Amino acid sequence: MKDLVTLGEFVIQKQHEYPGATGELSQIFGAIRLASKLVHREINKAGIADIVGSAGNENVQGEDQQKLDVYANEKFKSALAARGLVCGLASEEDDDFVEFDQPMNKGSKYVVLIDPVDGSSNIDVNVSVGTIFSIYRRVSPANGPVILEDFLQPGTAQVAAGYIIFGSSTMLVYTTGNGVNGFTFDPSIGVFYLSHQNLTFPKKGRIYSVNEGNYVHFPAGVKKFIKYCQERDDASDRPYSSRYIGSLVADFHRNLLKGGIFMYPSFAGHPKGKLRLLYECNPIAFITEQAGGIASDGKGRILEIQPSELHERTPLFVGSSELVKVAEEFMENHGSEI
Ligand code: AMP
Ligand code: P6P
Repeated sequence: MKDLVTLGEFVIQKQHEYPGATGELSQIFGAIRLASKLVHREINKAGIADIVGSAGNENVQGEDQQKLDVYANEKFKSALAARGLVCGLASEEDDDFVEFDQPMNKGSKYVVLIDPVDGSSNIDVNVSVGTIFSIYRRVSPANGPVILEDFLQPGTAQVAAGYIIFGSSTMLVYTTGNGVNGFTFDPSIGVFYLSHQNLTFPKKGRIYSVNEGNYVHFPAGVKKFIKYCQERDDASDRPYSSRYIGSLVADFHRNLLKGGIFMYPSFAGHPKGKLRLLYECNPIAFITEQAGGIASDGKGRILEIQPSELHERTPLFVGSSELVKVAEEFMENHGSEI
């Protein structure tokens, strides 16, 4: 069997493609790797350890914070702070960004945005969840204070983005702008191995993924697209299959491997949908475009949205390019607003 490449080896190989690289970015991946292993361990004993259920408070989203959210948030934060590589972090679980003000961090050129456990309420029922992360260069001067603008950058400015899916196996999938690669965790020795090299979105797909419980409140163009997916047309291999896990990373990862479209549209009372731009949609969009797919807000590229606040939301249509293009056409012709 040919030698398996570990995540650490792969990251270092890539670093050497940048002669001037200091290794800071590589070490950030090391911190993410460590925190991922700790979260994997807690998730996999969730039924036994007192790690499931509510932590008894709400996060900035007004969502019931799960114990695992708090645990994961702390583990990623401390792992990233401990190596002096990141000057600040913004998290779905924290109202405001956090400045790592130890001297070794103040000179770092990177900030990280993270959703520590996306879909955490699924933990209690043993459904896959995920961590999503996004890495930018700071725009404020080195050694100065971290500012909000360091985090309010368009997705096109991302240095790296990725997710960890805690499913039937734990996988880390990431991009730094030169393709997408997936690594599967071997818990027996605690190592991520390269298992999915140069992941690419199938151009077509037979899966559409949306919470049809909101159907009556969707924009007209979205409703028309969903009916298009359901009508018989052998030439375009329809009807498509509806698959919805209710965990963004899991729904996205399935489509990345098999082809398909995931949608979280705007709907009555939610003009911007539910998903957050900075630490959910932008990293997913970076991966998508690097894998040859399309990530749209219904009209244009997710990555080109200029953020105005840390926890802002956006509608999301993401996946196989031919499917997303058809969805955009329906919304252009029949409306994408509620
Ligand atoms: P660094 O000096 O380690 O912060 O790296 C400088 C730049 O080189 C990064 O912002 C990336 O654009 C690139 N780079 C460094 N290391 C890596 C890596 N392991 N994988 C991909 N790109 C890298
Ligand atoms: P709904 C999980 O709470 C999450 O943020 C995403 O992981 C998921 O795609 C979405 O919300 C599910 O939302 O409204 O369909 O339950």
